[in-house]
Amino acid sequence: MSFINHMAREINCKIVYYGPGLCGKTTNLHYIFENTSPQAKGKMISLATETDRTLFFDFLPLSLGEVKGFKTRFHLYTVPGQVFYDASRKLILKGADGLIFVADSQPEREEANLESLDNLRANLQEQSMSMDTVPYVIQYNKRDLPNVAPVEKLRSALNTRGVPDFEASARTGQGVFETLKATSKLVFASLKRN
Ligand SMILES: Nc1nc2c(ncn2[C@@H]2O[C@H](COP(=O)(O)OP(=O)(O)O)[C@@H](O)[C@H]2O)c(=O)[nH]1
Ligand SMILES: [Mg+2]
Repeated sequence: MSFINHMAREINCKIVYYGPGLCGKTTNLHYIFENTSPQAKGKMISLATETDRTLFFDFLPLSLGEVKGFKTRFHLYTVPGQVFYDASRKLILKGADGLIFVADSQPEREEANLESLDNLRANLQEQSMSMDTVPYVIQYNKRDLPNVAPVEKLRSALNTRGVPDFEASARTGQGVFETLKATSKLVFASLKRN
């Protein structure tokens, strides 16, 4: 549901980082914020955070260059991961042009990843959206930690549809921009189609 402003020659897209609590969604946004030139980014906003955990969302507007003479603005959002914030998650998903599912690579988070993915699927369906149609990318985060699950294992559990997926460490920045770029590419491709 990208918003195209023909007068200002701007395309506005919404990208949502989804995933279980503490998988590294906010850390992704912080890394992007810190490694983007001042003129290309707006203010990063974290709403109602308490002891460092997002209660509603994080928001970061970004300019990602031009497409056919149109300035492209990306609005990055994260969702709260905790079970009881499902209403917020639904709200934030509304009108998403692209989705990034951030998985936590730690073996003990296997169940949390699957639950979050199921929750994403259900929430999309409720809004007549689907992973088959919305541009969608997976990130296996925290690869810098020792004893992470093998990528093949994560992939077979979480990426049954074979979408683009990336190993990352939001803490070091490895894979962070690759994930975002792949998503924006899919978003542009879908904009062209529609
Ligand atoms: N080692 C490591 N820790 C990470 C990584 N990404 C996030 N974390 C840590 O995991 C915790 C939760 O991260 P946060 O971004 O707040 O998770 P969110 O709930 O998904 O927003 C924080 O302590 C982060 O520093 C990563 O790639 N590697
Ligand atoms: Mg967060």
